[in-house]
Amino acid sequence: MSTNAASVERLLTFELATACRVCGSDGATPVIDLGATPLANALVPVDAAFREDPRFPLATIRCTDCGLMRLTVVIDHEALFTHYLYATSASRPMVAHFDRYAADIADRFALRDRLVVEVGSNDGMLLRSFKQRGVRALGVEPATNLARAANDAGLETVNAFFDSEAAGQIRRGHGGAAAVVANNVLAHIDDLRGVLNGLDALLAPDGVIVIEVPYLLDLLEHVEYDTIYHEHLSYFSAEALRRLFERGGFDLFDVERVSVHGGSVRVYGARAGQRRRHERVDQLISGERAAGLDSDRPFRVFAERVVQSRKELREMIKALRSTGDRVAALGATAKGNTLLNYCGLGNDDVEFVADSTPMKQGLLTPGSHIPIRPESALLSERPGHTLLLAWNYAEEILARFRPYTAAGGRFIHPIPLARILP
Ligand code: JHZ
Ligand code: ZN
Repeated sequence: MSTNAASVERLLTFELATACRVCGSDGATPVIDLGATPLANALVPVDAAFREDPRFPLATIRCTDCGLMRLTVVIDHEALFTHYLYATSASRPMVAHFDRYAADIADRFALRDRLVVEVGSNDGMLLRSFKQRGVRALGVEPATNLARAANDAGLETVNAFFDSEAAGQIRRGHGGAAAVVANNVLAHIDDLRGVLNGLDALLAPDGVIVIEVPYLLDLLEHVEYDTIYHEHLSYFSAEALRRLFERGGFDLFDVERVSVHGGSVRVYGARAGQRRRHERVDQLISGERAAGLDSDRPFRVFAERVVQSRKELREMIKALRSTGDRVAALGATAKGNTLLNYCGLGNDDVEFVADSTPMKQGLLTPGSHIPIRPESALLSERPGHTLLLAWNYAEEILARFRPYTAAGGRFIHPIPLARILP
């Protein structure tokens, strides 16, 4: 099986991000520079460990017009997403989250027997939940390996990047969509104009758009700097999402904060004039203004707190290692790559990373070259401390690994400042 690392070598290109992809403005101020970083999901086969992993600038800027935070570079999307190692169904809390999501949306918008298209449907986990509720669910997924797995499981998936061409084809074959949903994918897409055109081509006149993305305000307030990586081109506020919808001829008519991925926002859109705007929209957007999101201040505070967070995590791990304690990690996550790389932690500091995804096991983390092993390794090896690289699931992980902590093992929660659990 080839990994991203192989395709990256073939296609390795990146460009400087120019105008804001939401509002078109050139006005921008720097936020943070996390240094040259390998690609988050470019996991390394053991026999390629002697090679230098390609690294790319990882820095963000803030649009002074709409407030969108964005990366300064754009990596070729084919290199990042045509073979993808993150499978949604490997994280049990996400399975539960999206099952509730399907139930809520199907119920609220009366979707039984109607067409729902999911953009970035990954391995088809949400499609399955929709199907179980009598919804006609269709996925669009650029990763060939994931689209194949979904189709093999009977979850119909078009293997493509979502744009007006893919959308037009679906419309001709299946009719207009009562809902187009997109979770944890909008931030991955450079060409948002293409997405808006696709939505316009596909959405039925009364259709709704439901989008979930990590929320900028949570990222800043909880110092979630590790959620910055090359796959995440954009870091959205509700105001930026409202402006984006407006640009495509859609109204943002409802918003909801959700707790997944360290704090996300779910936004609902419809064709302009179709639905009454809920007061929650204005409340959230005025909250953003009150938090100063239209100024540099919270971004400056964030950048200072990131430096402190790195310092304290490094000191904690170096102190544990100097007493001979063994340290492992849990979750070969995309954000773990940013964290390990930015904090300068390598395979002398962290012995192995345990992860539940079979596709990731046996490979090495990019740059840091830490071996990835099944979760059971934590129980068989019993390292004294385990760094939570999937800290967004801390509660569920602590409950599940009670035998580990009962025997004296401890977790390190790195965000916002390193602390020991339980
Ligand atoms: P998780 C993901 O980021 C994926 P990542 C993606 N890049 C994105 O956009 C953001 O979310 C928002 C493992 N795991 O979800 C499984 C365990 O081993 O925080 C996965 O490899 N044991 C599209 O990559 C990884 O962690 C567990 O108990 O930062 C998932 O981590 C659990 C719960 C997970 O992903
Ligand atoms: Zn902008």
